[in-house]
Amino acid sequence: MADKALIVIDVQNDFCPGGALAVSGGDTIVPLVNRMIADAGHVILTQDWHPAGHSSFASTHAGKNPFETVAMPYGEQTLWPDHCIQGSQGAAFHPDLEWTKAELVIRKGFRPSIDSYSAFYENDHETPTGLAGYLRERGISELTMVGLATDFCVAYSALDAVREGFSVTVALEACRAIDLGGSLVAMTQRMKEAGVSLV
Ligand code: VGL
Ligand code: ZN
Repeated sequence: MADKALIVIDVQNDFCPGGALAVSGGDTIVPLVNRMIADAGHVILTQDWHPAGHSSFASTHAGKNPFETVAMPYGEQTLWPDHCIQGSQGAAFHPDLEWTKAELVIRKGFRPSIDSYSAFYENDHETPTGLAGYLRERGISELTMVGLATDFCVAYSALDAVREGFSVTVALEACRAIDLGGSLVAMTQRMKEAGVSLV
């Protein structure tokens, strides 16, 4: 029997109001996410987890401001305010998130020179996090994704999951977006085209 998992993406203080890279309404999804966690067979969390001075931080690049882009060896990278620094309060899960049931917490973005939006691959789209192998080894093939942000970490995780052969649903009601330069519309379209079920 195909097993299912709920993947809760980056519900961390820095992506909630008051945080370094606050997503509008990011905290409002927590009660719904908690209900979904309670109902889920298996729960996996992701945690954005950057070292200080990470290459995705605008502050690391002289003369660059947050939300500008820079050319990296692996392609164009959006620059962000310093966020989710390993061990900081900003990197911690939202205090109301019921995370104790999680069977795995997968951390991403810990390599200084490469960012990772997706729970499956770093932004070069070829360095794996190990999540696909973990899920396959456990016989989990159906994934529901929720969390922050819809148009970055959730979307890239969903696209990679489809590419890896998983059946993927994104529960939009339990996600919130950054929406940078039309990214929400663009990534929603890409998810639809890829066969992600958006509900
Ligand atoms: C994210 C930008 C930078 C996300 C993480 O969780 O969507 N976005 N790091
Ligand atoms: Zn990040």
